[in-house]
Amino acid sequence: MAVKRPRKSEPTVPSPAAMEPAETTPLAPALAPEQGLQTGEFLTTAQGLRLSDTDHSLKAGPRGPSLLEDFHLREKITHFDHERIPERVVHARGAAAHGVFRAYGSAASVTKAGFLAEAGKETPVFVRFSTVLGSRGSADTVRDTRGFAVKFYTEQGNVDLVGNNIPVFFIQDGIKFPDIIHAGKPHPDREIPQAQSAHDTFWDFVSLHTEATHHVFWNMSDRGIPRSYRTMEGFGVHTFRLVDADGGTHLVKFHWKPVAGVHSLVWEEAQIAAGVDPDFHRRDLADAIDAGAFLEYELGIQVMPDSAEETFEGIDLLDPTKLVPEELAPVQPIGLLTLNRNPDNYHAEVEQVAFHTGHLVPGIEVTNDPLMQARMFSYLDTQLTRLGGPNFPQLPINRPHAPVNDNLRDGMHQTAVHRGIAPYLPNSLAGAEGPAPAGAPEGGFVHVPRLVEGEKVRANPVTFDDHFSQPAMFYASLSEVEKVHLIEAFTFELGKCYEQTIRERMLGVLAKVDSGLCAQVAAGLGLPAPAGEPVTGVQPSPALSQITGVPGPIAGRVVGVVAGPKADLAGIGKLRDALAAQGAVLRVIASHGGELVKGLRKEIIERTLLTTRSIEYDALLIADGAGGLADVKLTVLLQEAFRHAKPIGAWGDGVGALRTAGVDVEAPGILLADGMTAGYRKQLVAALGLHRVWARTPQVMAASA
Ligand code: HDD
Repeated sequence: MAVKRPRKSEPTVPSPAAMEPAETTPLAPALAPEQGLQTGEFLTTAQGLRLSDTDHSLKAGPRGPSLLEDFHLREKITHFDHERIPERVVHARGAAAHGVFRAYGSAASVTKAGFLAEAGKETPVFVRFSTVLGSRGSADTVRDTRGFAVKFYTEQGNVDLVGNNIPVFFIQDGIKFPDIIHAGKPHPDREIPQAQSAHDTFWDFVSLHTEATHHVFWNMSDRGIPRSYRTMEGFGVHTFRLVDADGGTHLVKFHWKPVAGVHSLVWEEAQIAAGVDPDFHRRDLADAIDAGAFLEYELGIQVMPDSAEETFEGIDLLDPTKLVPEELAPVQPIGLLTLNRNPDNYHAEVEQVAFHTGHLVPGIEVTNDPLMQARMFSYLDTQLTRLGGPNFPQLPINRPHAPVNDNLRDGMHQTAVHRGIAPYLPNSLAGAEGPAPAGAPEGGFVHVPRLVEGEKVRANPVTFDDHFSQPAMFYASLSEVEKVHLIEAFTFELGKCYEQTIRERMLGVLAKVDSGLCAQVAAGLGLPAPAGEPVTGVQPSPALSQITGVPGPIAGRVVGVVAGPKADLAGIGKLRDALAAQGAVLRVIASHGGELVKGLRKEIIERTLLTTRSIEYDALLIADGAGGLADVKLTVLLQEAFRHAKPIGAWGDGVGALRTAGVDVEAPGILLADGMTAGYRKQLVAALGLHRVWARTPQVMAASA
């Protein structure tokens, strides 16, 4: 090492900084993005300082004022004060799960998007379900549309299918979105009512704005109150344009078909659940996944030929208030979605996930549907406010699994430590990659060239003017029970309006759809039914009814067994095994907590008559050994289940307890047996598979008339 001669002005003893670095001196470490995560043995401040006390603020004596210098108090409270971010302007209430999508390979003929087209290809997904109108803390079971938003983390970048459980929408042009949402949200003066459409401003708007009629019919049907996310259909709503490997294009509608079938709550059940368990749907989702009863949906597509007119069988495919009946274009299954993992942190994942209809990969494009076009702007824009700036794609839940090389830099909440000096193109300094060549198999996104021409206008195609034929088709396709539910829902909601003119105007709309329906709602409201000219020549679409009469899978269903002190624990055990084999759950209900013991057998009591309500069960049974079991809470439990058309049963002396509770044991769907036999278990599983005993409806209606 060369010896340095000190200059006059330099100190004779060199400072450590002035010395030449020893070969072993470590380089300053690069910033690692994972620094600052929750590690270490002791509680610290955000700066990593170990704390000795977090329960007392720093005070001038035990009885004195707190001191401004208490940096720990200030940091703790300041961070807490800023823990919430703005809730979503719509779809604020939601729950989500991780999962995987496996493609069947059947979509290869219509799209080159690998995650949809390649047989066996598995893609991680995150799915968020939501209600639309309510705030973050509102109840799950309100009558509303449900969001069904799916993020696919594909190898080519993220794709979001931001759909709903209803295949049509209230408006044909996104410019009216603020209008429908302002009308549906609580009144701006008192912020009442929360999370529902049963109020004047909603019905004022939809009665004046008849293109909403079709969506409103779906909301008033059983679709507005799903039993669970597991039993809910999903729809992409708009028509998409899929592009195949040869550049051919196809007009397509996406459907999610729940493997467990489509089932709903009944209205009274939904209302009880909103009070007793506002988390009804999100609890069911989380509990089912924890129990290994994963949720499954098939993704299907309706494929229509692409044409200059963009119509199919007279239906304008750009009109989001219209669906294509499955009888005209069958839904072809293209893959299976399985939800199998709960989020670890609600805020980090469910609250911060950001969906956008513009998250696409080659092979999927949007159409000129004017509702879709507005969404292409809104979703990116809203995240800037909600997630505090343009760097939300860096949040772990939003991060693509594909490599990102975007030249986007800086901004609020930048967490990446970008290296290099040339975040621009073209450049000669970084050797950076430019855009991927178009046309290559792994090439960049190229919008399919389509001729766009026309005069600048604020107008819709004339085909958009038909607002009534599809609501009429929907109504005509429902079973009698579903029609009754829909009539009751219209009557309930309009009955909650204060303004008589709004009710009358809405009856005028109903008269244009179906005069029988209009007359029944009018009778319920005590108003004259207006004369209308309802649509004629409507062809029903049987696929629109959710009551099939064919037993479906029972995975996720819950059977409550009421057990007295001498209950047949062996019978309960056999039933539990039979249900568990099909993914269903048995819960023991007794008059007290703890355990039931009989010989070597033991059953844990999961619910007591005090802590449970009928809404928790898809069927209720009373076990043999009920003795003199009688309790007004048991009567309420069974009477509710009876009214809600659920299978009810008893074996052995449980039948007597059913009678004591006032249950008509001759009514449809009351399953009685001497003992817990294999045949009885089979009967019960079949009844559960049908979900409800609709044959009981006339008896229930007669009792409530
Ligand atoms: Fe939307 C959220 C579905 C029309 C603007 N929308 C949002 C979510 C779903 C939908 C499921 C919740 C996503 C999540 O879980 O984070 N929206 C739809 C469907 C529509 C629709 C199926 C019609 C077919 N939406 C629509 C229009 C606009 C928006 C016409 C505006 C022009 N939607 C939004 C939004 C939200 C949103 C303001 C609120 C929070 C968010 O985006 O991230 O941008």
